[in-house]
Amino acid sequence: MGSLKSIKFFYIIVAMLGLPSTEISANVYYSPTQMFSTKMDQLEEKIITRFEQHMELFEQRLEQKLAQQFTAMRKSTQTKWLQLDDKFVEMKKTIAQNSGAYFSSCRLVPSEFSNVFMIRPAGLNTQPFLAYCEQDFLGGGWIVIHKRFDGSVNFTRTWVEYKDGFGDPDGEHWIGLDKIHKITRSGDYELLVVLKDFDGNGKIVLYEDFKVDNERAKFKLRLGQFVHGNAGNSLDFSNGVKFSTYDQDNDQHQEGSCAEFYESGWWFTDCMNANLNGLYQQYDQANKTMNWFGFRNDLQGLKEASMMVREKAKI
Ligand SMILES: [Ca+2]
Repeated sequence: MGSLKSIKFFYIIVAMLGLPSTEISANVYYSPTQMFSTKMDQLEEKIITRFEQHMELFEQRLEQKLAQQFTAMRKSTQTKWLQLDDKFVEMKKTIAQNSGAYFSSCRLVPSEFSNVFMIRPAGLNTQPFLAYCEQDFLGGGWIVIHKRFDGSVNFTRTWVEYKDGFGDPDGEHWIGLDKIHKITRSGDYELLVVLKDFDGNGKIVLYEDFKVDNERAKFKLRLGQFVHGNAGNSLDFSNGVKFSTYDQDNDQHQEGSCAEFYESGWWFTDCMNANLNGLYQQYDQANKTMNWFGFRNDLQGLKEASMMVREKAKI
């Protein structure tokens, strides 16, 4: 009876485990306990293998996720640092401009780097204003009164705009005739003109004296001697001449307005040998370009131009 029972139990276990019948008919004896433990071992091995596979996959996914998060974190940290750096530069600039440190000219600015500073030329009724101090040419200390290099600022402007100034001292701009007058009446100033054509050739012109009268005198230009430079003495043609804009013709051209024709504001006679406020383009049939005749004896448009003034050293 006992053996019958155990055979029955054996079949029940076999049915449970789903062993193939061939194993049973094989001529090898397995005790039910052996069979069971073998199956358990296989099952355990399977579970462990599957578990290990799962763990491996999980680890891979975790690593991927962490790498992604790390990259994102690094990026955001980098961005934060860059933003902080920008803020720091801005703060330094603001402090330099608003610490009550006004300078009567760029010559007195205690920085060897070109930057925007608060300038208040000596004299009555002069409010401080922002100006770009150029420190890279001929010993530095220059107040930039005019600058163009990419055509981003429109120079076809009214009398009032030329009087008050336009653009940004940090970029393309015209500082304004009122300010030019106040700067140049506060001392003896020299003028440096820096030019570059579309081929990358650079030339300069230096004048020993530069003054602009007040608005009553229509911002008349008083130019001294041409000192040196390789772009020719083309501004001399405008010496002693009033300023004109398209809405105020003070030129010496009887039949019309040079400023209107050249779409510019300048010290026009009848009409000019140089016009640094002309249209920003290399070629124009009517020579409406930003030009300087002596650069290469034509009125082809230039790529870059700037006019800067410096208080002369007192001897
Ligand atoms: Ca006229």
